[in-house]
Amino acid sequence: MLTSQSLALFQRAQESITGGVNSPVRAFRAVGLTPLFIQRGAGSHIWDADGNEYIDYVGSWGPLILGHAHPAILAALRETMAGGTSFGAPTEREVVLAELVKEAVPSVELVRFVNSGNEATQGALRVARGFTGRAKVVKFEGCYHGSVDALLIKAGSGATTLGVPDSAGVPAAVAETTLLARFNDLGSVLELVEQHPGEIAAILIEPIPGNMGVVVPELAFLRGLREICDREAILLIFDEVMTGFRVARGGAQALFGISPDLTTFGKVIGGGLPVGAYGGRRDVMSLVAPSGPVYQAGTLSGNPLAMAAGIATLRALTEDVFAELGRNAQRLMEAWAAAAKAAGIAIQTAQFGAMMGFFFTERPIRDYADATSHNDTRRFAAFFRGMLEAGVYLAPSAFEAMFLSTAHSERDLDQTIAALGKVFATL
Ligand code: KE4
Repeated sequence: MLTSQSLALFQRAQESITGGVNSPVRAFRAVGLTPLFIQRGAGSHIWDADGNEYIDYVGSWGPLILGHAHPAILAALRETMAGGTSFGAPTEREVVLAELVKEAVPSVELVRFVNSGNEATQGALRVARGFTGRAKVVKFEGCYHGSVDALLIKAGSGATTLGVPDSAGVPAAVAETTLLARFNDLGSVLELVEQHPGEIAAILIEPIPGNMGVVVPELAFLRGLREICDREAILLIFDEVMTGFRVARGGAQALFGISPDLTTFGKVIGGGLPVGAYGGRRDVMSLVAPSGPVYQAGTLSGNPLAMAAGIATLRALTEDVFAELGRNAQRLMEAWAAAAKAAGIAIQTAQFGAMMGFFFTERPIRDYADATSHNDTRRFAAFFRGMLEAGVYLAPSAFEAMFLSTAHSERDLDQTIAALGKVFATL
């Protein structure tokens, strides 16, 4: 597979862009390659700078649930930008998107749009601290909530991929406000609550983690968090930047029937344009400026283009569409497991709606310690390279997720399944 154009672009990029990429996990370091520079995408396929074509299971890390260059999204963008791209003033489109989010996610009574998942989790954390008057937050090892100082503690995604789960540059005074618990381990949360009575503002969690690979949550664990928060007047924040409008129309909270006090969104609600949002209980969100004393702002927050792409996306995501996405994703992951088994290789798979993952291990993966000690990342790297050669583009890290879109055809799935058989046999 010729990748000379990508290599030349990468060498040139490193002269101007630190690390040659604008987000670390794109650097392909964990899979022993240099990054592919993507020229274009259409539907479920992308083409790199050398003209190689791939079936894409990254989908820009989740936003593109309708696939690349979806006609309805392009039409909405064309219509919107004909009237200008940004005003720094309220527009009808942000009201429409807010109403679509509220209609799909009943726990959200008020919402604030921002420009990334980072900003969404930062805003949710600040309003939780403002509302409770408390400083500490509980997060879980391996969960990733964007590159926010207080949350880059034992963080997943690229931080774990590159071996910096505790980033340099985060002052100890900030890190001290972050308390670490273990996913699927309610006892580890209860211990922190007992050690820090009246000090914890929020428990922040990815209800289905997708940043240490995809880990299956135990329902009793998630329900237990809700009970602890109710008892201790702690706010429960579901970070649904990845799972929102991805695992179900109402997100993970709809799947599990648990209402958080605040939810963060990103990715899908912007249809591929820069976006984030946080929202939830009216009494909490009413504290956000200008209604209240918790300040948060942004030049391009609620910008018309992201709102237009988000509206087009959410309007296309009906319950029937999610049902079909789920069936296709389930078929793919069953074939994934069968192909590995046929090659005598043990893997663990997970699938929730159009979000999937797998680990190279025979042991169940319950938390970050499992994911980082029992997942054969070397075998993953070899598998990644084999699938890339076979024209299938996966996330270049064992600590990420895979995403299916409505654009993935039967033929795509058949081709992917055929590639699985060949590549597993080479491992
Ligand atoms: P962004 O700031 O990247 O829009 O969102 C941060 C974020 C927050 N919460 C969750 C659960 C997330 O998964 C993310 C971002 N996800 C990663 C992929 N695992 C983005 C890819 C990247 O960092 O380049």
